[in-house]
Amino acid sequence: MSLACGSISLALLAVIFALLMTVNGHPQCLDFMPPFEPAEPLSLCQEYSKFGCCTREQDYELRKQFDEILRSLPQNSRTVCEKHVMNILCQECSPYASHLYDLETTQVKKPLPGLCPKYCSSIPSECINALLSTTIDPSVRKTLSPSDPKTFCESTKITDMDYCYPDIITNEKFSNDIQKSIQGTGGAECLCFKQLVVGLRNPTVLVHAGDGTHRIFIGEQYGKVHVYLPDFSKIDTPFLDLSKNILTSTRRGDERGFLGMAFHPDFKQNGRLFVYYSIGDDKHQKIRISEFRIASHDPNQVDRASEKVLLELDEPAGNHNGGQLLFGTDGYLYAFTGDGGKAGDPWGKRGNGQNLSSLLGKVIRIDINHPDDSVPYVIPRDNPFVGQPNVRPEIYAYGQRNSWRCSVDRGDPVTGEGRGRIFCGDVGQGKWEEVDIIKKGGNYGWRAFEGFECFDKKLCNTPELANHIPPIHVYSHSVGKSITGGYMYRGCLYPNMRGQYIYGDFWTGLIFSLTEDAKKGAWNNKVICVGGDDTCNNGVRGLYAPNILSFGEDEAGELYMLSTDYASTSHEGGVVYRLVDPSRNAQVWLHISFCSCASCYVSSGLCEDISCPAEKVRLLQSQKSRNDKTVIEQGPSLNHDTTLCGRPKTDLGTVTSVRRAGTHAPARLSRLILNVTIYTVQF
Ligand SMILES: [Ca+2]
Ligand SMILES: [Ca+2]
Repeated sequence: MSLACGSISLALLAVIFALLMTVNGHPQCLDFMPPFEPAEPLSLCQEYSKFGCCTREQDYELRKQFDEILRSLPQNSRTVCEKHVMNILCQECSPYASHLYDLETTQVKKPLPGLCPKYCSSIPSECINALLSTTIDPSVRKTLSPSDPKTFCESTKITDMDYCYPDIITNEKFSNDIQKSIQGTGGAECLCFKQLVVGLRNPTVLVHAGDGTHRIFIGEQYGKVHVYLPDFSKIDTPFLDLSKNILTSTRRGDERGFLGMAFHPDFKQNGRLFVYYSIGDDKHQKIRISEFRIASHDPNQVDRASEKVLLELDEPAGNHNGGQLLFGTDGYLYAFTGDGGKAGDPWGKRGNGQNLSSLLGKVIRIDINHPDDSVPYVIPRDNPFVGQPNVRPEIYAYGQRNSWRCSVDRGDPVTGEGRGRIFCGDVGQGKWEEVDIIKKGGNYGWRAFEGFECFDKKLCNTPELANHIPPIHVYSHSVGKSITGGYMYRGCLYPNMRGQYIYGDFWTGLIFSLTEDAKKGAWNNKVICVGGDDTCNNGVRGLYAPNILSFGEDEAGELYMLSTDYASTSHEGGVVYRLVDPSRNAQVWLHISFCSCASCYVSSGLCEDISCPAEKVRLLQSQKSRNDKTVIEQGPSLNHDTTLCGRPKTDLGTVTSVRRAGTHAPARLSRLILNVTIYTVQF
């Protein structure tokens, strides 16, 4: 891929952007809940009968306003104005209402929705006058200058005009028709996707247990987790089923549900794991962090009765529930909460993010390895705020809005550099998406700051914010509208990707990478391009579902992306992909060692074991002589017949080395390697 060599052409980028910028924005109602399908069809705002923000009752209230406005008009104006009045009133039912009324960015609902200039200038002034005089408070009405259409249209402008009416609707229709997937057109410098699991209902979690089994655990937002074996075959009985206890809905974009899972670092010995999910009902919502244990009779099932609740937090609104759980390299459990919800963190004088007596908008760090069974956890002694009055001692860092996906850097496999850093994607309000590296005691700025920008003028110049930690990177809402944090790639398969923090955007489907320039103390961001059919073939494709829900990592450090084409828990469009670099543009050595009955593992000094079907190894060996551009060196004690049950052994001496001659990646070698999913690559 281009990330390391920077060879994406501008033209290609332009094509990608042209494709992506047409995708849908972020649906959200005025109550900050996701839109829904009303139980009964609407009578006035029929446009939103299938998907919107109004119930039949709300629609009826709008109908009353509508009738009143029409009554105030002379007969001949009624026909002219009817459609416009309806259009404007009905935007309260739009699935984008919180954006259309600028509530998402300013926390104040504008009296009228954002109208696109072209449409606004076409509305006769008598209609505007009637609308304003009937529905708008007289003091506000003055500022809207109904007498002057130009000023009026100016006054309906909203912060993000991507959402203005009616263009947002055409965008949405457009995207619903064609934006089922993102199809790449790039070359070998781009990325491909190996589709591994389909038919998932909003997959939010992909984790491994770190126990040497190379199993993959995939959690779906509605509350079920399944085990997948290293070849991605699924064990049908769920690993964990919380679907009856969980709070979520089928509303597209609902942020509640099964949100996080982490295995204890000593899971292999103690069978302990931790989950983060929503409970309650729409009026009393909470997040819960619980511990479970593996069932004694089946290593592929959780003992459902073993649940021990560690923490429950009240969630004042349906959105911004955080959800990441992970273990740091210090052995402590970290949880990442959201600010509670609505828009602009309106909770209290300083918002939840800056309020240290609340656990919302925080990074929490707790010790679950303690001998006292009477408490669910204890506070690590070196937590930064221990002993301070009115401060929750669980807090490790604060000022986060809604971290959606954080991860621990495994560190460079040789030097260990970077090990233990925690990266987070923190979802922005109306303007900036950001990436943070979490430090102990750090204040990440929200709601005083959004990205680098002052958001709350009363707060951002106060002494408490003077030393807040800015993001390592931001991108604006012209690029994407909701970040999904990823992983620092430290895997074996794709040397070009190493040292890159790979992440994405939920709404535009763009995938990015950040590379550190340690000398300059800077992070360089790139859009990752997607390969076309010529590049992505032979089991991989340059195609993926556009709504990026999450990323995951397997035991070997390979990266996975979880996405869907319609983010509802009732829609079975969720897919898990492995990220594949088709070029692997480096001198390549393959070290293969055989192992267990069903699978083989690859290992070397650099990388951990990777599993793959054993027959693929034979394939490599049978093809080797046909690739004249490849030098094959057979290790001195290669033994084709070695079959060992149990753990892979790296000291068997059963090593085949394949070295590419020359410095460019011949397509045939790429293809050869694609056939063989197992190897370890060294420079
Ligand atoms: Ca919430
Ligand atoms: Ca921040």
